[in-house]
Amino acid sequence: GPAPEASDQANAWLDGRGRRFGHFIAGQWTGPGQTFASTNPATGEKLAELTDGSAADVDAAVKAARAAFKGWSALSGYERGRYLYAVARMIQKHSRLFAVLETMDNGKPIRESRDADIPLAARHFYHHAGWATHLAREFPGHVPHGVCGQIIPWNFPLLMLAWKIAPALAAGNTVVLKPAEFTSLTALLFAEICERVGLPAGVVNIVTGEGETGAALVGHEGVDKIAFTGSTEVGRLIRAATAGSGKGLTLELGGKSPYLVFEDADLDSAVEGLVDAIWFNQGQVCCAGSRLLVQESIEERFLAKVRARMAKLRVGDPLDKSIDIGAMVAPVQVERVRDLMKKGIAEGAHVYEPDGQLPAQGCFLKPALVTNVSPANTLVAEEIFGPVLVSMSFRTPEEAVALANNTSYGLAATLWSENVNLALDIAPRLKAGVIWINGTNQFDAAVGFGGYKESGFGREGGREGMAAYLKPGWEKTLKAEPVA
Ligand code: TXE
Repeated sequence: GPAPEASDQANAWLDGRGRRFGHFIAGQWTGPGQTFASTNPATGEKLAELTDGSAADVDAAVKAARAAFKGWSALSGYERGRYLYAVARMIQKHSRLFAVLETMDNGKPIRESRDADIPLAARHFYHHAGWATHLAREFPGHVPHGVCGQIIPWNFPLLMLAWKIAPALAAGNTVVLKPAEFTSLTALLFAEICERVGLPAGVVNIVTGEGETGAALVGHEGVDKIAFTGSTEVGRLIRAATAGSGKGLTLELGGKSPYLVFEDADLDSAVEGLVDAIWFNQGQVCCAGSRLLVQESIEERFLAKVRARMAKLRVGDPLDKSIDIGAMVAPVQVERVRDLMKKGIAEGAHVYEPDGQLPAQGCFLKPALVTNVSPANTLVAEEIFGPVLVSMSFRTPEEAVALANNTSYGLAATLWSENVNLALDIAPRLKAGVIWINGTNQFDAAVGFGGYKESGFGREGGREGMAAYLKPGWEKTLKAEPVA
């Protein structure tokens, strides 16, 4: 069962802050203004009151970031790297608090926040601390953009913050970040860490709020580059809003990633991979392997294994270490998934869900396997962003490639086969930014992540991710490192 004290530390931190938060601007906490509630989706309990950032708040944050830019970008990469190392170490030092807070705020299993979200966030700062010292040599004739406006989603709150802030700071930019309205708490704890490591005031500014706050940031004249992760719909709005403005832009949007299983695959490993691909974080993952494509000759056998595995998945209290599937982030997302399911079923889909009761309250959904669908079925065509796997079959590798690419998205793809020639023939023909073979959900700060088509453009992580935070220029901002 759940450790009853698991949430004590997080509650103590929230109580210490009076559970009412302002923004973090110019190294100071503003008083709370007009607020909205942030709740724990597993219990419905209100965790905190967050300030709904106004245009004036955004303006103050952008001005603070602008004022800090000159000094920050004039530091040597070595000096900036030292701050990033200090941030990374602080995330590790407080990893338990971060993990519990993330799980209470988002609903994800504590095992995932503890073993994936928080360590990967620290890793991103370590990685980019290293980059800071290499920029003058690796990107000669490049300078930072200036002030970066960063808008992130609720599915990996601290990790998405790290993906945005670490490279921006390494390159010498300053930032205004708006976390998602459902999950701002770890961003606010992160602001405390910036204070503790003595990061110069204004280098990182956190403004909480909803879509309108994000739109104010996108539209602000003082912002030089926008980085957004979220829905394709909002991505389109942002692209239109920034067109012709001269602002840099990267978009990381939705997905409907194929998960191909060929007849010679190691089926048991492919099933375990599938659990990770679609039920990690309740399926609220942009690169979720949500479209299973399985070769016809093994379809029945493979689906029987999948159903048997689904029956063993435990859904419930995300603070319980033995839980596989926690709570969806908010009631609105539960409704969204249910509506899509209704539509898909009306169009002919069959749905398997394991027996067993869900917790009486909270945003819980059972894992679902959807079969008997054509490519036009809503559940096949649309991103569901929930614990719902759709399955279709193919006869030949040619058909597999055609089905896999039959989507308006292009973020990730996974394929399983013991035949290395087949795998290496298929992989480059899949139109996706990230391809995994005989494995899935492997993330590394050193590797660029991003998509094609309606999944957006630009890469985060690796050399390409670093390049996105620089532009050609000759202002003397990237100082050469002293030769050791
Ligand atoms: O996303 P939004 P929502 C998909 C997923 C999900 C659906 C809806 O399918 O079910 O989107 O989620 C901010 N200008 N993904 O509505 O609105 C918002 O405050 C500027 C996939 O929650 O895109 C939040 O900080 N910003 C995705 C962020 O955008 C605006 C992750 C994302 O929220 C804005 C999330 C505006 N006009 C959802 N409107 C992924 N790729 O991982 C909202 N925001």
